[in-house]
Amino acid sequence: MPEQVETLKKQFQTDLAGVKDLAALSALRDKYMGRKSGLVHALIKQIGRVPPEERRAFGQAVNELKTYVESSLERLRAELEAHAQAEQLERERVDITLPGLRPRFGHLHPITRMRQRIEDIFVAMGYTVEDGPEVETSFYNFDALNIPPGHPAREAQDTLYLSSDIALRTQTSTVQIRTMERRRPPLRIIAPGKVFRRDTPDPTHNPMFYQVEGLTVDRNIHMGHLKGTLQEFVRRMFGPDAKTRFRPSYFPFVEPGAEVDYSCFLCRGQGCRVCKGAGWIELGGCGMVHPKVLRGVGIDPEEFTGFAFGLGIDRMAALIYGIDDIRLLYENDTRFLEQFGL
Ligand code: 2U9
Repeated sequence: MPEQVETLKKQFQTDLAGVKDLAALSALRDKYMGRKSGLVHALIKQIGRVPPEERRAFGQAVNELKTYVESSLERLRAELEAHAQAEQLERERVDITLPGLRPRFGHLHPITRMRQRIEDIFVAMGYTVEDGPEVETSFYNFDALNIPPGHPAREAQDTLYLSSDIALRTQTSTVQIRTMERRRPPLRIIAPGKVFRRDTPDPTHNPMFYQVEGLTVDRNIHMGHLKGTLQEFVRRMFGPDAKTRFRPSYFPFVEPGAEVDYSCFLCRGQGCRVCKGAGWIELGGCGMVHPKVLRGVGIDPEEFTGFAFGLGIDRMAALIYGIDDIRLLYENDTRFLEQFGL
């Protein structure tokens, strides 16, 4: 083998032995096999300049060197790649025997849980759940409920008006009016949802809160049905020993009207911190639907009578879950809400 070729082969072998990674290999390939300045190519170009009698042997030797360099580079490339892949596999090795990460499950908001419990109780008693708009006209929010113009409940200091005639509903009774306009008695419906009052927030008030109202209209419905229904609701919600009591009260949309209390679920009427010593907790208001309200939606009060009630969902949730500030229910602080996961 001509000396020049022999020298380059040795130089290549030394260089090759020093290659430790694919980047160095690529540089080495350029150094020897590069089209422009590769050392092997320089020898190939030299073939034509060798004296004719030596040319054949020189050319053969250069070709052999070229094949040798190419196959050596290729072999090392395969080795380095296999090595790099093995290293990567080792680095990314997954211990499949490790216990999995427990996914964090969401849960229902305490108000939603309370609303669903209330809905379940009334649905089991034959009620359907109705829904309606939160933005209402004065007609549905006041007139249809026998709240005449000039009544204090209409005042802008209590109601959030969007315009002179449009307001955020202050009670869900609007849904019952809309339902009675669409459907004829017999009716048994509940309307749970958000209501809005122009209140300053404090531990027992929030300008937006949840209530559920109920309405039954049929022939011969009387106060006994109202008392029995709310007594049964309280029994199913607070347990078989829970009692109710009714105190006369006034609401323009019912006559007679009453406020309903239930015996404290903690002390069973003995008096404790939950009921503030009274033994009773206020549940909501109720009464026999005012004849004017029925007539207003085209139901003859001589033929049909009805009872209605309104209960605060937040109040019930606060009592049952031991929450002392209802504003917490609306602040979406997950540190608070996470306590109510199932
Ligand atoms: C129609 C006719 C009458 C629903 C009633 C109350 C009394 C009542 C309050 C309880 C707590 C609202 O959330 S609260 O502040 N509600 O006191 N609600 S009678 O009477 C109706 C409803 C619909 C058509």
